[in-house]
Amino acid sequence: MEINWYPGHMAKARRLLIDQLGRVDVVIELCDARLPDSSRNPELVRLARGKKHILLLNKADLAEPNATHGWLQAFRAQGLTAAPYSATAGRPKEILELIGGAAREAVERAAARGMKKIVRCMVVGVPNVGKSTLINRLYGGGIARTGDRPGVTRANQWVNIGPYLQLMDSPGLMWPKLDDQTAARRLCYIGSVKDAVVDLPMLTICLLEDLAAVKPEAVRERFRVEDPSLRGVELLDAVCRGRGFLLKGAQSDYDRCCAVVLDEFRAGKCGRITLEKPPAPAREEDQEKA
Ligand SMILES: Nc1nc2c(ncn2[C@@H]2O[C@H](COP(=O)(O)OP(=O)(O)OP(=O)(O)O)[C@@H](O)[C@H]2O)c(=O)[nH]1
Ligand SMILES: [Mg+2]
Repeated sequence: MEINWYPGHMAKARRLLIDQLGRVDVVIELCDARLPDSSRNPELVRLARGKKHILLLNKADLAEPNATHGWLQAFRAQGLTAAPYSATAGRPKEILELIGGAAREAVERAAARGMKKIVRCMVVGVPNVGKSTLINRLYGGGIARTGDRPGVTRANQWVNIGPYLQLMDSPGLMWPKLDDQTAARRLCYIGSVKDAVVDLPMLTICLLEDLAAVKPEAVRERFRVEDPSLRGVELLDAVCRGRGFLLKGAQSDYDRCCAVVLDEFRAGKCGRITLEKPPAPAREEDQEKA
């Protein structure tokens, strides 16, 4: 299953984002806390280089808390300012404090010249990670369009959060070419790639297998599969039987099964799950040797 999705609007969005980069003080990068590795676009990471940079592990309400803690430690060990967040429910104050910390020097420099600095932040990340939801949370209303599908935001949008803070919403950016197909597949699970460009039965089988590896009880209980170690189409058939997704003649209804499995995973109905394990913390002896 080869996955590639880079619609024309993204190439344009990338150019417009680069155009605006010179104007911003802080880049707020959102990744998905369920996939802290695969949902970070290396190109956005590169663009943020040299800027004050905040990494939010968004949708933390859907991720497994110990894994989120492990990932935060790993990112902080790399010198990144990283925090977990839930853009649908989190307190705006937490983010405003992070922005305040990141912009402090620039604000103080302006103050030394008798000026009040307007802090400009760019919110970036892969599609569907919650960028516009975060902006709405900080704004306190529905100023930016949101939706549970990729490609909702099509152009940069500046939003004023009071007189001294401006946030720029941006369209989600994928990689121009998805070399890492494991990451690509995982991005499909979280709805960062359009379902229409993938083979849904194959994707659903991969998701069920990945879920079974990380949290077999979710597959057993939610999808009523007695043996989560089943593979391939046998696993999909077991879900169809378990959940009663059957057509006439007791044939599996794969269309319904795929739609339900993907929807339920995306909505967090399988419980809090992180699909990528955090890297093991470096041991002190190893650090001393290095
Ligand atoms: N559970 C949960 N859902 C969230 C969170 N943040 C956003 N969402 C949901 O995720 C979906 C996508 O949110 P958007 O804000 O539109 O995502 P986006 O990054 O702006 O997406 P594009 O504009 O398509 O790139 C929406 O259904 C949001 O309600 C969160 O922290 N937790
Ligand atoms: Mg958006």
